[in-house]
Amino acid sequence: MQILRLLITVSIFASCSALAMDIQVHHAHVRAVPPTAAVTAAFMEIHNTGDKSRALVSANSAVADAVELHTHTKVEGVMQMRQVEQIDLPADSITLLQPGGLHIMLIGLKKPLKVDDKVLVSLKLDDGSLIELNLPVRKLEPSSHMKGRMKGHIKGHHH
Ligand SMILES: [Cu+2]
Repeated sequence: MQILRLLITVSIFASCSALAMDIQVHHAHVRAVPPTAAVTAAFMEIHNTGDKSRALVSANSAVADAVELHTHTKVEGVMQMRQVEQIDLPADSITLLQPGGLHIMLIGLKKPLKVDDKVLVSLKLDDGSLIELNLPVRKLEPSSHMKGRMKGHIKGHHH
């Protein structure tokens, strides 16, 4: 585990010089759920400020048995979650991971997550680079996205 951690850290430093200017994560958080809940989701804004399209191909976290990339689609009039192969990050755009849309699903929580706990999540991009995030656990509020915007870039930035 120590070695894995070291490798992740090293690759982040490597990606910071090459990539960090292009991919930035803002307003990232994990949704607080009741202690009995086995699943939750992570939401964020991913800014690709570069001129190359990228994709988020996987995510990982030690707090859950499995981490999947999900979206919502309407099936016979009902919104359902569906796993996706990757989340595209088009050049020069902001991709929103938000309730009712794209999100990172944490499945099989190994311990309850309390509000203000920090959850390490690493994102893997299509070029192999990793972005490690330390996400706060937050209660979901209807206007959380706008509030997050007002508060600026506080938590979850990968620096
Ligand atoms: Cu989901």
